[in-house]
Amino acid sequence: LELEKGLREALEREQFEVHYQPQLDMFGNLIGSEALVRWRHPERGYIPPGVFIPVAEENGLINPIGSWVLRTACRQNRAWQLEGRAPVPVSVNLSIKQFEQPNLVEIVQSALADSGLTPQYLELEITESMAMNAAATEGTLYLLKALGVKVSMDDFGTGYSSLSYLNRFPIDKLKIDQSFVRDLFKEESGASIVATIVAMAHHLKLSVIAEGVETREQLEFLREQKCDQVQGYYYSPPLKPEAFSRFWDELE
Ligand code: G
Ligand code: G
Ligand code: MN
Ligand code: NA
Repeated sequence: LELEKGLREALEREQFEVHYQPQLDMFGNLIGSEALVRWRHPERGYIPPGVFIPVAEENGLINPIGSWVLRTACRQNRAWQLEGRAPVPVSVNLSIKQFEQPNLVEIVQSALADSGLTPQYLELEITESMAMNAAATEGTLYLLKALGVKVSMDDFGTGYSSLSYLNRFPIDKLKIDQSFVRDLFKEESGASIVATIVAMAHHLKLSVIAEGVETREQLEFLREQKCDQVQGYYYSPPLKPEAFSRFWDELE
């Protein structure tokens, strides 16, 4: 209850921040970022999204928070472009509540228009459970795709879902869940699972990014498997915009 009241104030008092985690190709070039919301509570410090997002989903505040994240991420990405940096997409997580908003397409459209960001530089992340459970997944996804934005399947392989959605839904990219990367060399079948997801993505003409890459060994394995992209602590945690800019500068 206290958290709920705090969330309302947080929106009004601008206590949310968006951090950005670099995404790299297998040559180590920066090819995008994932926007991750943080709540900087005046007394309690950073409260992680895993704590407050479920509450915000319960009380409906996820919609205004999510719209704010979307607008902020589009604006930040456009600002990087205006600095003269190579344009790369920013990836934004959607909650099922946002995905089910009847005016989601308009919200996305206005975030793009207000920021001046071209749709191809926005990627929306949905999860398998959202794809399977949302009221009108297919129609919504096609409308979003018609805007020109990209759609990726987050936490791939962990949802309770059937693979048939891969044929039905217009998805551009699979994000291999970090649990598979973590277990790569720990579980007997770890390497087979990751290799199979990468191969399947490519057979389906999807690109594939591995999340939670922390070690050189994991990176090397993913390279051998021809995984397209990686994100994870090996390169960088999520960063504030200024730190992200510095990370980018150091790569170039
Ligand atoms: O680093 P991390 O603690 O940011 O994220 C924890 C979880 O919170 C992840 O599952 C991530 O997808 C989710 N998350 C982070 N930012 C957002 C956001 O802006 N919107 C939604 N819906 N989920 C987010
Ligand atoms: O569910 P989603 O994939 O959106 O969540 C991304 C989450 O993973 C964020 O909480 C982010 O901070 C976290 N994360 C990003 N890179 C790593 C990593 O290399 N290791 C671990 N353990 N977590 C990571
Ligand atoms: Mn994500
Ligand atoms: Na994920």
